[in-house]
Amino acid sequence: MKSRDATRRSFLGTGALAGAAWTACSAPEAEAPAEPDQPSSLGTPVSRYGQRSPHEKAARGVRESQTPEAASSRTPLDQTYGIITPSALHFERHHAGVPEIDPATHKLLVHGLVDRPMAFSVDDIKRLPSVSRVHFVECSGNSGGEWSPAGAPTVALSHGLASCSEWTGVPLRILLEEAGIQPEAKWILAEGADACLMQRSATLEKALEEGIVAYGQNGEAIRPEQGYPMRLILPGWEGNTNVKWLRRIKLTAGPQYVKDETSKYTELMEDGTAWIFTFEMDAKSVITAPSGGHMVDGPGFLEISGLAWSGRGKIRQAEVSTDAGQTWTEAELQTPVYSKAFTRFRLPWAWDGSETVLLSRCRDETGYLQPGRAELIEQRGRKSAYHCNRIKGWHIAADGSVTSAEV
Ligand SMILES: Nc1nc2c(c(=O)[nH]1)N[C@H]1C(S)=C(S)[C@@H](COP(=O)(O)O)O[C@H]1N2
Ligand SMILES: [Mo]
Repeated sequence: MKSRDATRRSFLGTGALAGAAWTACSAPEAEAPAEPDQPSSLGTPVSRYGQRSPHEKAARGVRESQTPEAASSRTPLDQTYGIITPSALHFERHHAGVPEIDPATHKLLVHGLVDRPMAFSVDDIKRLPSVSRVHFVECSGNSGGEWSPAGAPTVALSHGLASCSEWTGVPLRILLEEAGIQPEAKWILAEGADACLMQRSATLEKALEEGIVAYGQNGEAIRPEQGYPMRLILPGWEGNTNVKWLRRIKLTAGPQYVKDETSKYTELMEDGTAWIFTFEMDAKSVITAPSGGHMVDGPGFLEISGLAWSGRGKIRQAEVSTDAGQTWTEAELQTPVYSKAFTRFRLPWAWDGSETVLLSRCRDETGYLQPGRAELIEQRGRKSAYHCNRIKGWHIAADGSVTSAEV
């Protein structure tokens, strides 16, 4: 590289990365850098609602041929930093498009096995005690392409049906207790206000312990694509149960076996039986930088960074292999580590310029270790498209190009 970048060079001699990290070949002799110029004109004035820099192009992955009934878009995980997905880049999955809902007339009905059926307006809900929690939402079909040995070519395609936000809302427990839970109630049915009337059954236990009726996302009102004016958050449970545009919660004695949980989101086993209500998302991790489609710009220091998450609690450990799985090194976890949330891991690395495969795997606080593809198939067969959490590898060629590593 013939850069006059003296920043790199100074790392060599004095910085924390000296020796191990920057290689001599990436730091040629350089003249002292020039001082920055004085800006010659005033900038633009203040604005009422911010926009990102016109130089920034990160965008959700969208197939142009999609209809509203079958639409999904993917988060470009390799173009986000830290653990929060910007709301504008949160993945989308809609079974009937994004409905336009007027918050002034929208109501959430709580009924069924309750003492007093109640209809809450958005304003009613906003008066109640609130919580803010950082949680991922992940479609159980995320990483479906990873059942194959080849896997998807980019991290948006392999893992981009998952995003992480700070959700603000009222604990569902408060609404249910206001209505008065009858002793026979053991499950809930949640329903959305979109044209497909998305419905899912969930246990009352989960609803009471962790359910949130969220109206806030990353500090502002939840986006229409995420369920404006309110959605159900069942932390760590498959995306589909996080019903958007929430308009009804019915307390029931048992699960309802509605279309959205029988025709989809059940898993066929090798023996022909089906698993249903496989709610929890298993621990999963993926390296986002470098990842498929990237070009590593020559040997030398390179931070490896990625995301790990588990529907069963906190991530306890993330490990990275830079030699196709022969050896593993513990990566540093960004703190605080939140439960059922994206956890950023980072590992400093010096690429020597030779072909290799990068892998990551994680362990959650239950002790569960993310499996390889063969192990996952042993546990769950090959007939289901859902809940694929196998280890993902990225191949780096000698020219620096990064592609999905076949397993
Ligand atoms: N009402 C309603 N809720 C819904 C859906 C829907 O189509 N309608 N899609 C579900 C599915 S399959 C997923 S994966 C998540 C996606 O949430 P997001 O679009 O906010 O990422 O919402 C779920 N909630
Ligand atoms: Mo989904």
